[in-house]
Amino acid sequence: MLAKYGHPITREMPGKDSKDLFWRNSCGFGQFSYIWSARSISPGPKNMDELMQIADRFAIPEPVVRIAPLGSGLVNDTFRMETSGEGPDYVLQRINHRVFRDVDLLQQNIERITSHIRGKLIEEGEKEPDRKVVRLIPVRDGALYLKEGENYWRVMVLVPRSRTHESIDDPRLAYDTGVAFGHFQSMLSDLPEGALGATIPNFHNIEFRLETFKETIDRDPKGRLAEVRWLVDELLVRGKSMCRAEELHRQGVLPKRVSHCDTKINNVLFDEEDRPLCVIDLDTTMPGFVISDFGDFIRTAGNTGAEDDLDLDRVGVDMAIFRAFSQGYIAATADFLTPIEKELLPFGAKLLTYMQTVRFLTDYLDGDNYYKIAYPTHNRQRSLAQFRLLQRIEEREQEMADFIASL
Ligand code: GN1
Ligand code: MG
Repeated sequence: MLAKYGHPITREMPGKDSKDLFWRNSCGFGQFSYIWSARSISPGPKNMDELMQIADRFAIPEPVVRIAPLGSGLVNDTFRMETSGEGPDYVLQRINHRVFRDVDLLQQNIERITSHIRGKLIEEGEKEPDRKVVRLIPVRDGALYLKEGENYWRVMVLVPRSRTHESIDDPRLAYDTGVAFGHFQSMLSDLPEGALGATIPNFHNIEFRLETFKETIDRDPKGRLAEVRWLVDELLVRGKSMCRAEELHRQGVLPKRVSHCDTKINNVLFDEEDRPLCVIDLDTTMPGFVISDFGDFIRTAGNTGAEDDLDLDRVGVDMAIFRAFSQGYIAATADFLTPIEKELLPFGAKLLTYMQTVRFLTDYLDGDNYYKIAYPTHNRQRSLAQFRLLQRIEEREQEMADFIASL
């Protein structure tokens, strides 16, 4: 199946050093060629030798023979490092330190999360823990990351014989992924309070996102407000109702638990039989609402179109994926999910789609400082496609609620 994310657009932005060929290529993920992101931390390494030198600083037992771009993340820069011999390959990442401002806290969180999960897996009798949980490879001096000039780097084992999906249309995969994310939350549910810091404060706090949105609307720094005013109004009108989870939390009704906070379908690794192996991209795993994790999965895997689809008519909700994911997730979280959390799951799908629309549109109005973009109006297109998805979810809200209530 064709990757749902991305389409062949490689137009170049003014202002980017066109001689910087390696950098441009190194940002080309799949069909995408991300060419510009102001908060991206360029200039990065300009050639393979520089990357090889970075790789060499890490405690990788085998020699690295090849480094190539990997994945479709919108924030960090990710590479696959192939090694010679029998050992596994590795993932090298340049951490976007403008987004993750406390890299020390970020890496300590990940070490905490992965060692906790590894302990649980071993307790459960897991024979191949390295295929089920991310493992950080330290720098040769033992540190969890490398600071080189302005840049921060880290290395992880690339889970052997694994693959990702940018989209799915098989409900069986959705069910299994629901179990995987539920199991992930469940394994972390006994971490002591305060064990994890907030790597991005207020990350999934819609009240905070709306404040930033309104402040950006008032500034309108790029003069883009007029062309998207109708969408801004559509979003503002929904603002109060979207703050329901935060309100319920203040009333002591809705708890915060350790959540992944980036449960895109492409953050799960699958094995050769397409069974989920491992949840990856742990940068934002921190206390949050579990309905966020449920919602972000539906926003990505439950979308019949792409996150940034050019054809808005392709965007819609795949109810078979919704149902299967709900069944898997609810089965795996039965030991901790409260009735109010369960009831709010469809709201989570709406909230995360709304939040993503607000975040993309804020970035567009602000002049594209956060997400990598592949063409000048990319963030606008993303917000249009996410808004269309929001409307489709709203139409199905009752049906979703009835289904969840039946489980
Ligand atoms: C970013 O970089 P990536 O694809 O893992 C973002 C998520 C958004 C997502 C939208 C730290 O994730 O919150 O949902 O883009 N991560 C951060 O596709 O902002
Ligand atoms: Mg991510």
